[in-house]
Amino acid sequence: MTKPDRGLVVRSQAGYMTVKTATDEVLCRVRGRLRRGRAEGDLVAVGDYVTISRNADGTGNIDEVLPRKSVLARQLSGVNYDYKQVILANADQVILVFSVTQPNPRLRMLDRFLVVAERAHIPAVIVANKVDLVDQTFAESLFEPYEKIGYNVIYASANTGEGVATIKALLPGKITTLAGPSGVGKTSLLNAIQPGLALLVGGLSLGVGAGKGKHTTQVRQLYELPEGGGYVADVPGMRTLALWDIQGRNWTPTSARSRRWCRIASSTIARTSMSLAARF
Ligand SMILES: Nc1nc2c(ncn2[C@@H]2O[C@H](COP(=O)(O)OP(=O)(O)OP(=O)(O)O)[C@@H](O)[C@H]2O)c(=O)[nH]1
Ligand SMILES: [Mg+2]
Repeated sequence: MTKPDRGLVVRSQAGYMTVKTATDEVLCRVRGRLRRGRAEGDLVAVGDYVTISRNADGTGNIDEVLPRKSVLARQLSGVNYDYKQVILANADQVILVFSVTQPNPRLRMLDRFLVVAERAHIPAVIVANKVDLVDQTFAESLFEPYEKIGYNVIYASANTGEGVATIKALLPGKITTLAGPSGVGKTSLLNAIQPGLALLVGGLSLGVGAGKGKHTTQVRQLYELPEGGGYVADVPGMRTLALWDIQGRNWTPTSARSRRWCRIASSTIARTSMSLAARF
């Protein structure tokens, strides 16, 4: 073994982690002593910065996980276990994609995503896609409440290219994860941002609930953007995180914005959802 090295976990599959170092990618196992506390949750996850030691055969071992800046996790509870599944470590931002129409925006799902992000202290950006299909004033009336409480809302169209450069400008040097319901244009936007990217980030093609209840081996992965650096995360648990994570749990808002959000959300968003429901 040679001296320890640092790297970023860019892929996790069936107990193996691919760690990207300054010079290469190393397939790693997790050291036994790091696995000991496993009942409490995943000790190493995609997005973690780690130290590794290298074996003579080119593989490596993860020795240490460096302190996390943020964690997206969900609690899995069963008869005999209570397990914190880390979906993504160190995400710098979450981009929540909804469409202004076709399908109509599911604002309650957006609200849930926002609460999950707030609770994890991860900045959220909202993308209102398919603005080519409606009046600008209509699009703005849908998402204005979110702008009012301080969220960055990007009005976009994968078809016309509106807003695409603005989304792209958010990505360099960051770990970004996308989420949003099926059919809103996540794949189309990724392709508009960078041709071929959507093909790589395959899991995003699954709609909400598509993987519900399945216990298949999940690959979680970060894709490095060739232009400008940064990573887009393909983490299958994102949608179920919003659907299940906050059910039946208490959440005490900590930041000034999230306190404001809770105050305003119950009135403003409820009104918006009601007026939307009346419209369609
Ligand atoms: N008019 C219009 N149509 C769009 C736009 N973006 C995507 N679409 C269309 O919307 C449909 C769904 O787009 P996708 O990119 O597959 O949506 P998705 O979010 O990846 O959906 P899932 O993979 O099911 O989660 C396709 O028919 C796209 O051509 C847009 O900005 N304007
Ligand atoms: Mg898709």
